[in-house]
Amino acid sequence: MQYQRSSALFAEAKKYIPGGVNSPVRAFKAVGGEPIFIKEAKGAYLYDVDDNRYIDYIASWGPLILGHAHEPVLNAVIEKAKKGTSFGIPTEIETELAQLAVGMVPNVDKIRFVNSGTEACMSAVRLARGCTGKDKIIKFAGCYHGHSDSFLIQAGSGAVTFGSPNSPGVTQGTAKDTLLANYNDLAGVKELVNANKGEIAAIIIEPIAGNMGCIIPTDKFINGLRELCTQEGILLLFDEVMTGFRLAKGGAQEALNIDADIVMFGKVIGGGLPVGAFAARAEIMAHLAPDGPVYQAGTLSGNPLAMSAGLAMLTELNARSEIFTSLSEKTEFLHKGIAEVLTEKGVAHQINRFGSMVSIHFCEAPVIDFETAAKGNNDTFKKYFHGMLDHGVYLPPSAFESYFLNDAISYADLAKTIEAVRKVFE
Ligand code: KE4
Repeated sequence: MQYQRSSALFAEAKKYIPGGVNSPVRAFKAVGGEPIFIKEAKGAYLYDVDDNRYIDYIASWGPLILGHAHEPVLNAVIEKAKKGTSFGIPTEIETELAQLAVGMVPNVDKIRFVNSGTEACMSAVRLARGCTGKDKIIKFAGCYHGHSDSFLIQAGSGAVTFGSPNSPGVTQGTAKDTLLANYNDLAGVKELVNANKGEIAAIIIEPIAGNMGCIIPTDKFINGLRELCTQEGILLLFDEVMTGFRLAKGGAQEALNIDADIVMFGKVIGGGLPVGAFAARAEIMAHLAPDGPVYQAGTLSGNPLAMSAGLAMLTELNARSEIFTSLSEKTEFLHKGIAEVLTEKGVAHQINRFGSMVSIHFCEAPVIDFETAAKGNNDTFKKYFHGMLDHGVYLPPSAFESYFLNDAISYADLAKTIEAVRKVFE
C-alpha cells in the first residue's frame, strides 16, 4: 500500500486543524504513523485518497450498521434535503422517529433528541440530578460517555475516592461530584454508595463496555447494580450510544434483560448524521424543560435532515430484526477464525465479543475491566493494526476500542480478514 496523498493531506490539515483531526482518536497517536484520508465509502468498503480499498470495521465508530452509502438512507436524506434541512420549528418527522424509537426500546415513554452522544449523556446526568436533587454520580474507569467535564475524571488519589480531572480545563469543583468505580466490581460500588449515603443521583455505565475494548458485565454485577440503585433511590443510567439499536432492537436493555432508568443513544440512531438522544419513563422526562425545570436545548436538535437518516435506518432495523442475529453470527465467525490463527501462531490473546461488538487484546489474562484491558501488549497491537491496514483491513486505531461489524460485510470479507491476520503474524 502507498499513502502519499494521505500524507500530503495530513500535513495540510495540521496547518488549520489541531492535530489535523476533528476527533483525537483519528490521529493514530495510539498506533503510530499517519492517518489515511478517505475519499469515499460504499457498503463494507472504504476507499482512501490513494485508491487503496479497505474492509471497514469501525463503521464511523458504530453508526453505519447497514454499511456505507446505504441506498434507502441516502435517498431519504436527499429527498428531505430538497425541502430544507433545518427550521428550528417543530416538524412531523421528529415525532415519527421518536415514536419508532420509543416503540423499539423497552421501558421508556419519551425521548429527547440532541446532536451527539456527549450531549445525550451530559443532559441525562443533569436530568438525573434535577430529578433526585442529589449531586454525585458514579462512573466506571474505562467507560467513556463523551467529553463533558463530569466524565473526564480519573480515580482520585487516596481513599477519599473523589474523582480528579483527567484533562486540564476540568475543575476540581466538577471532579468532586464524580466518583470512580471499577467495572465488574459490585463490592467497590457498594462501598462508594455507603461512603456517600443519600448523595448519589446516578450511576452511569456502558452496559456492554466498548471503550476499553469490548467488556461484558457479569450477571451478578449488572443485576447487582440494578438492585442497588432501586434500594438506594439512585437512577441507573445506561449509556447505549454504542449498544443502542446495535445489540438488538431494544439494545442492551433487551440483550441483558435489565431496565435502566434513563437510556442514552447516539451513532446508529442518527443513521450516520449527527443525532444523540436520551429517553426515560414519563415521570422522569416530565422534569425536562419546557414541561419541567431541568434545562436542556439545541439549535439543530431534531433537525429534519438528521431525522430522515435516523428514521430510514431504524425503520429498516425494526423491519429486518434478523439483522442483529446475522451480525452476531458474522462476528462469531470472525472471532473463531482469528482465535484459530493466533493460537496456531502462539500469540497470547483474549477476544471479547458481544453481538456485533468484538475486541482483541494481546494478553494472557481475561479482560474484565480497565486494569486488565491495559495489560494488552501495545507493541503487538501497533504491528497488528498497521499490518492489517497494509492488507486492506481498517481496524480501530486503538487497543481500547471495539470493532463494529456492519451488515454489508460478507463472509468472503471475513475470510479475507482472517487470512490477513495469518499473513500479519507470519
Ligand atoms: P459522541 O459525542 O462522540 O457522539 O459520543 C460520545 C460517546 C458516548 N458514549 C459512548 C459509549 C461512546 O462510545 C461515545 C463515543 N465513542 C467514541 C469511540 N469510542 C467516538 C469516536 C471518537 O471519539 O472520535
